[in-house]
Amino acid sequence: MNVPKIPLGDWIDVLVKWVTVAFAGFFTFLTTVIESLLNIIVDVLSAGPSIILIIVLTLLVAYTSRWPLGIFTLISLLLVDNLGYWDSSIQTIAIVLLSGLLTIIIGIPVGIWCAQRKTVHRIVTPILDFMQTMPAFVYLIPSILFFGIGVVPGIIASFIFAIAPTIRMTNLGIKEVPKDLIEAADAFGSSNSQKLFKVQLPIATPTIMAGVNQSIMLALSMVVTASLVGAPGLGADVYRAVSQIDVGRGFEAGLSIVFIAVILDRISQNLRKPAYENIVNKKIVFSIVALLIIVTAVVTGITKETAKDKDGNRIGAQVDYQIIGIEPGAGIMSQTNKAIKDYQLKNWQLQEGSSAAMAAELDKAYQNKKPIIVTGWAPHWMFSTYDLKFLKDPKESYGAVEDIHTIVRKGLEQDAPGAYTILNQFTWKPADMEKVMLDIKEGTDPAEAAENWIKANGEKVGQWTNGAQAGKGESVNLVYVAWDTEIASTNVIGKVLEQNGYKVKLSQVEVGPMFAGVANGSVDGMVAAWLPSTHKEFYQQYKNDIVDLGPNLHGTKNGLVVPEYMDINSIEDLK
Ligand code: PBE
Repeated sequence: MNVPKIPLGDWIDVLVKWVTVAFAGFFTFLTTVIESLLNIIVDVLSAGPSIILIIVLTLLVAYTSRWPLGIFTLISLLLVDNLGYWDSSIQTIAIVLLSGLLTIIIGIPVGIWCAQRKTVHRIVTPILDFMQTMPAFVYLIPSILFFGIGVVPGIIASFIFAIAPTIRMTNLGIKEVPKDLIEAADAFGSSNSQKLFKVQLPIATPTIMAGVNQSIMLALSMVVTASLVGAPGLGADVYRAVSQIDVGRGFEAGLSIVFIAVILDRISQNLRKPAYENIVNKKIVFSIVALLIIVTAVVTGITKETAKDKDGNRIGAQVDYQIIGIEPGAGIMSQTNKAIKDYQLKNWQLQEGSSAAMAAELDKAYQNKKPIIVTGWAPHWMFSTYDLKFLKDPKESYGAVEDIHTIVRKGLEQDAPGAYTILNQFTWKPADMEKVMLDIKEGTDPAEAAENWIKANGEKVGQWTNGAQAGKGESVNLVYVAWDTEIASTNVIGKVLEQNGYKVKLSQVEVGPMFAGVANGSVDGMVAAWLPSTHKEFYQQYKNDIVDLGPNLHGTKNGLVVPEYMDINSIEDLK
């Protein structure tokens, strides 16, 4: 039977596009609110030297959960500070606290409503099931479109992922209040709200708090995912370590997450019945903490305002001193950090994320003629889609024009001589690559775009396959990173190998694993090594364990890219 595919994905695309435009004002408002709240939390947490917060947290944990745990907190936080993850930890704690706060503000009322109305409960339950089982990654996609990249889409995605337990447990807690108590309350003629606040909620509190505790833990489990769209903190450290295969740093950052999890878990679990409640009254302790927070918030707020007045840099202020970056492991990211140092761009920050998120952000800014600075490279479809320019780089932080090399594993020449020959003879021009990229950008499936290009360029492809033995179905596994350039090249060469009798598998990975995979022979090769400068470090590290087949393309360029309508021309103008 030939039933056409239901265009579910297309419908969602259209819906999301419509929502993006229709609610643009609302999203901007929400972004501003969430960002300001987060800034306040971060400012308060990082107001004094780290030791002050460490002591406050130690005392708080000791008070709620006994002194051994207090000692654990002290030692673990000192260790986190010593290892150099303090600032990241503050970011992470702030993100988790804010997501937690949002789940409480929204989750508890919804939970109460569910407990009171059967219909609401019936509608909300399947929605919660859906929210919890849909892979959290999926929320990131519309979140980027609605809220741009940065911390806000991360917080929203964490919030959606984490809110369910608070709603469910609030509902459960209230429903579990013994019937006779309700009857008694009714008998005394109490109103609904009296019943709720004087009977149901107090009795349900332990259950509700258990839900809140779970929500906080779920939010914490989202930090690495959130870093994919640019949320800073320990999650970003872990993600960076993965993409550079830095086991040591990954472990350190992971350990810091574990410590913070334990601390947040114990505080939120025992908040209601602190261990030393009989020694110091709970109300006194919490009032002191609240006062401390308010005073710090006000003081830091005032100092920040005065600092802002002195801001003379127009461009910097316009783009919030942010450069929109891509995957943390990419060479262009270290080059940009170098540029920030070379040109002494104090205050400027390089936002980590992904190539796709960067492109989405650029598109959004461009449509609205807003200023934006991104890390960009050529060849790239964005130069034919938008009017863009590279900022001049007189200090050459981004190196000169480069080549892209093909690199294969040792032993491929013996195991699959035909594939080796084709990979060795593969070379094309930036214009070729750009054509494939543009086709993909316009919605063609990458494999199909590759096929289209191959069909139109038989002569060129003939030179690559010239003299190559046909394969007998041997498998060839190519790795690549999801940069637009490499999606194009890898699909093209993959198709050519396939057409010559090989069973080709393309695996998308991060930069570090791409090099490591070829070096340890677990994959056969890649066509994505930007040399001599962009991937210098990876090349140096693995050069003895790989076979470098030389350039497959000449004439690439990395740098900072801005829309033509922006009134700057050189990286020096950012100062
Ligand atoms: N790029 C595209 C990569 C290499 C290919 C410039 C984003 C990088 O910076 O590592």
